[in-house]
Amino acid sequence: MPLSKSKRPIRRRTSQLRKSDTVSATPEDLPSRRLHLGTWAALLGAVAAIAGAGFYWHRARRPSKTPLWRYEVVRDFPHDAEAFTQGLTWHQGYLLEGTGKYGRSELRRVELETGKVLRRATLPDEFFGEGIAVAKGRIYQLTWKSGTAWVYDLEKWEKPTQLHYEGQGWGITFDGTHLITSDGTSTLRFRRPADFQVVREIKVRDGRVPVSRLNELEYVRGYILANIWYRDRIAVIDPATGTVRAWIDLADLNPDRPRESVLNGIAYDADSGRLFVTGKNWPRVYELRVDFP
Ligand SMILES: [Ca+2]
Repeated sequence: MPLSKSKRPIRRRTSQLRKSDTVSATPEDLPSRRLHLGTWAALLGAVAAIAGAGFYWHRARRPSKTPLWRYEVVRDFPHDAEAFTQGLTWHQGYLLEGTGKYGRSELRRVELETGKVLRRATLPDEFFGEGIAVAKGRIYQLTWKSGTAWVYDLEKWEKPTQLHYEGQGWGITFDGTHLITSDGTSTLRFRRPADFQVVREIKVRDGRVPVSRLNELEYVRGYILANIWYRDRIAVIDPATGTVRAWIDLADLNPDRPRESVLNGIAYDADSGRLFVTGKNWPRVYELRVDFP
């Protein structure tokens, strides 16, 4: 049969190949042998990488035992959908907002009820604005990769000064004593407002799992609230230990948002207990009620 005829030569070639490979490797054989070993090494490496990734995925995705706090939307307000929101805080009846992007980064004072920008200061084009915080009569605005914080007098926004820091700038808030900054990792740093020197740092963990991509921050009733880049979730963090005490899942607030338009703004009016959130290019600011213990 044509089929059996075609099989025989193939078996013979296979046995010849094995013999030459194990008994006498000629110089011509060595490259293919190295390739053979290299292929196995690559395969083993790939298997190890997949196993490692699987282990990490399992750790990161296993069900968290940390409580999920409920929230209620009390009201919502207009928000400039052109604002690439990177920082949000509340001061004396107004929202203060920091926006990002090169050439479009601003500090703004915003009227809550209308979303109207009442005042603005523009960063130079080479600075990408990030988080903002108010401390000791000044407004601090981080920048992403410039290692520069712009510092404004709270009343007079003209002629801001600069402070400098290592690494990236993401979020910032004030606990009454120190400024607290994030840089996109799981580390939060406590800094002296006068010179931005780091006095201590914490690693944020949910159980034993580090929580990275900490972004915009707000100090609320003894906790640090941090939204997580691309997760539309807020971690409620114990400032002493870095332990996540609770999560607030806000994925339902703006479910049809474009991919880049993530949750990225938390502000707290301590006088009235109102918590506000918004996101990059979100058309609304939401006032939430969360029952803090
Ligand atoms: Ca904030």
